[in-house]
Amino acid sequence: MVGRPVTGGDAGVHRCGLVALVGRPSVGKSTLLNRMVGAKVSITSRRPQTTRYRIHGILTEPGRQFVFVDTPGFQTRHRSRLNARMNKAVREALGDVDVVVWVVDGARLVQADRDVLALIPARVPVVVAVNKVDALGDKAALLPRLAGIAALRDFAAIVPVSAEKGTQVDALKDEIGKALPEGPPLYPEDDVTDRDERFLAAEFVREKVFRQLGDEIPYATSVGIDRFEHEGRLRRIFASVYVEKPSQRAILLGVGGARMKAIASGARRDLEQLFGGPVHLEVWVRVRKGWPDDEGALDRMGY
Ligand SMILES: Nc1nc2c(ncn2[C@@H]2O[C@H](COP(=O)(O)OP(=O)(O)OP(=O)(O)O)[C@@H](O)[C@H]2O)c(=O)[nH]1
Ligand SMILES: [Mg+2]
Repeated sequence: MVGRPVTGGDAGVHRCGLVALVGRPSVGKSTLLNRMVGAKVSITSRRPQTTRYRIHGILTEPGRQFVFVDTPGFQTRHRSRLNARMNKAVREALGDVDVVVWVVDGARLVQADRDVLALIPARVPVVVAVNKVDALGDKAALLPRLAGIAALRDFAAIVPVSAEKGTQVDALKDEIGKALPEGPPLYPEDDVTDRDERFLAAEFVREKVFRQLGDEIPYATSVGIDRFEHEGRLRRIFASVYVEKPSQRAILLGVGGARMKAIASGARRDLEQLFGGPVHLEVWVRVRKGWPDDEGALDRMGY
C-alpha cells in the first residue's frame, strides 16, 4: 500500500484480518456490522434468527482493512436441519478468524451468551461489544455488569456501544483494529461485501418478510431468485418466497395481495439504495412442504 496515509502511528504497516461477530440471537450483530461497514449489507429485524448465512462486510481505511464476518445467532432452540446448519456456520466462522467480537446485550447477560463465549478458541483475541446501551434505563447498572464480563476471560477490550445510534462504535473499531494482524488487503478497497447482488436481493426480500409478518411465518419462509437481468441501468429481479403450507401463502399474500406488495416495494427501495440504480422487483409466493428439514432443498437454497 505504497503512498497511503496510515492511521494509529503504525507507519508503514498494513493490517487486515477476519473479524467474526458472534453472539446469541438478536443482540445486534448485524446492526453493528452494518454500522461499522457504513452500508447496509446484512439484514436485521427484531426477530431472533434473522441472519441465516455467513456474510462478509468489508471496511477499508488507510492502513487497514476489516473483513467482518456476520454469523447467525447461536441457537439452543427451534431444532430443524436449517438450525443445525446455522450453528455449523457459526462454528466454521470461528475456525479461521483473527479477531472475535463477542456481542452481548447491555441489559442482561444470560447462559446463552456464555455458551457462545465457550465456543471461541482460546488463541483468538476477543473484543466484547456490550450493545444497546442507549436502551438502558439505569446506566449505573452497567458498571457491575462490565466487571462481571471482565472476570469471564482475558479480553482484548470491553466496549459499551449502541449499534443503532452509533455511540462508541469508532472506539470499538479501534480496539478491533489494534488486534488485526499485519497483512495485505483481502478485497478491493471499494467492496462492502463478498456477496453478489442476487444474494443481497433475496436477503432484502426476506428481511421484509421478517419485519412485516407475525410470529411463526418468518421461520417458515425462504427466498430464491429465479431471474436477475440487467437492462441498461435497470435491474429486473424475479424472486420466489417459499413457505411450507398453503395457509401461510395466503397470510403472506394478504388481502388482494396487499401484504406481498408492501414487502416487494420495501425490498425494492432498499435495493435501489444499495445498487444505486432503478430496480424492478416481482415476487411470487410458492409452497414447498417441509423445506427447513429437507437437505436437498437446503442445498439448493444455499444454506
Ligand atoms: N435499542 C437498540 N436496539 C438495537 C441496537 N442494535 C440492534 N438493535 C435492535 O435489535 C434487534 C436485533 O438486531 P439484529 O442486528 O438483527 O440482531 P442480530 O444479533 O444480528 O440477530 P440474529 O441475526 O437474529 O442473530 C433489531 O430490532 C435492532 O434494531 C442498539 O444499539 N440499540
Ligand atoms: Mg443478524
